[in-house]
Amino acid sequence: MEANTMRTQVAIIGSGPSGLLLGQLLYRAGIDTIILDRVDRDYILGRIRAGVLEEGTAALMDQAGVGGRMRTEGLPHDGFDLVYDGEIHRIDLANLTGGKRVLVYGQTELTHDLMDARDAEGLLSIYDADNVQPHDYDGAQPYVTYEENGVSKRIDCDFIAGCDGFHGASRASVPASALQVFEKIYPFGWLGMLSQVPPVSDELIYSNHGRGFALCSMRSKTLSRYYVQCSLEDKVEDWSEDRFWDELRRRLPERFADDVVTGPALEMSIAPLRSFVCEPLRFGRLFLAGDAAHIVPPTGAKGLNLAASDVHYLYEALREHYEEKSDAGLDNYSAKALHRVWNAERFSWWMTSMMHRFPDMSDFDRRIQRAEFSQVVQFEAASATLAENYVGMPF
Ligand code: FAS
Ligand code: PHB
Repeated sequence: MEANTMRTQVAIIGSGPSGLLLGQLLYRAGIDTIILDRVDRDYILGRIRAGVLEEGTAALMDQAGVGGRMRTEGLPHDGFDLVYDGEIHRIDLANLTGGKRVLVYGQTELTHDLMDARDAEGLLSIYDADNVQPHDYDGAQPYVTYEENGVSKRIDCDFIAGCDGFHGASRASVPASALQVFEKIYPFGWLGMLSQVPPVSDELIYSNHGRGFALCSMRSKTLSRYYVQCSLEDKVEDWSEDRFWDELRRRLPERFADDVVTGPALEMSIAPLRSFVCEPLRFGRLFLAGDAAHIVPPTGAKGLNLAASDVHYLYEALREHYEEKSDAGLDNYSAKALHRVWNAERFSWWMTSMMHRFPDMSDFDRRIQRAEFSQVVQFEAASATLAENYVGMPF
């Protein structure tokens, strides 16, 4: 074999949660992988993202053999508060779903656990890989090329997993005629703050206030994660820490606002909100998973959890290919993953529509939004539908 050519069974592009979790599950099934990423570990671990795991995602981490710290340090949550113009309504997840709950455990920690496990098993991850490109996935011998310190390298493989996020090379390599995309851009963003202060409440608080949306979340009992809806024109430098804390408190009911413990920001960033789905998710021997395939507004805490369900379906299909010589799972991957994706897209859009102040809202729109909230408060069936979506549909 050429000096600059390697071989593996599954080449995974992207060392985020999707790529790492897929790599770990395949390893446990004796299937060889190489993971490539265009940045380094520290950059990946420095991105503050998701905070809520569905039970299915947590179970997948257990199945991958990396659930130890998550089970020790993760915070099980049985409910959260939904607030509309100061009216507080608790969504009792456990009672509304027959005992299901979610686990509060940061994506950063989950990614760290997966990276540590991969290192401990001596599995190959190539960071700072430039110009990663998938090739010949319409044929039987796909391969991936990349540059390392200016030297061109090649990885021959059986399959390519495109786990490289929304801006990755995998989906971008597919001719526009071979795929269809569905997209909705929201007219606002989320300004997030991470601060080493105790959370204002033991549970999450989603608040729709006349000034805009706010979310009180956490990473532990001493590390808080807060968000306020902001304009798409806003820049992080427009927001001092004091301005952030003031705005957060203004958007919370007094009962909570008075208890907010403020502190310096460990991180502040603005995330734009979009809904996005690519169809299909399979192109010959290239399979898209996670943010490479779809994006949801974070209101429903679905992004990371959808990545996990994609990985579950793709892992099972690849295991079936190698162990049972059957391609039924691979042939059904796209349809199966997209069914769950679209249900989560709907829920995330619905929660976002109910909980945010849209700049172009008419008075009628605002009344309808208020009525949407009232439905949840008045009818247990409406609360239960919200709760079932929040804890996540079964994989
Ligand atoms: P990721 O984007 O995490 O990882 C993709 C990896 O591929 C990256 O490491 C990237 O460097 C690499 N890559 C990209 N292009 C490449 C190329 N050409 N070559 C090689 N590598 C390449 N979800 C929630 O549930 N709650 C939240 O609060 C939340 N907040 C978010 C905030 C932001 C700013 C963003 C962008 C997303 C947020 N999400 C949230 C969603 C997020 O958690 C994703 O669902 C999750 O990161 C998906 O994981 P991956 O599919 O692995 O994609
Ligand atoms: C977070 O903790 O970052 C978080 C939690 C719930 C969401 C979105 C973000 O819906």
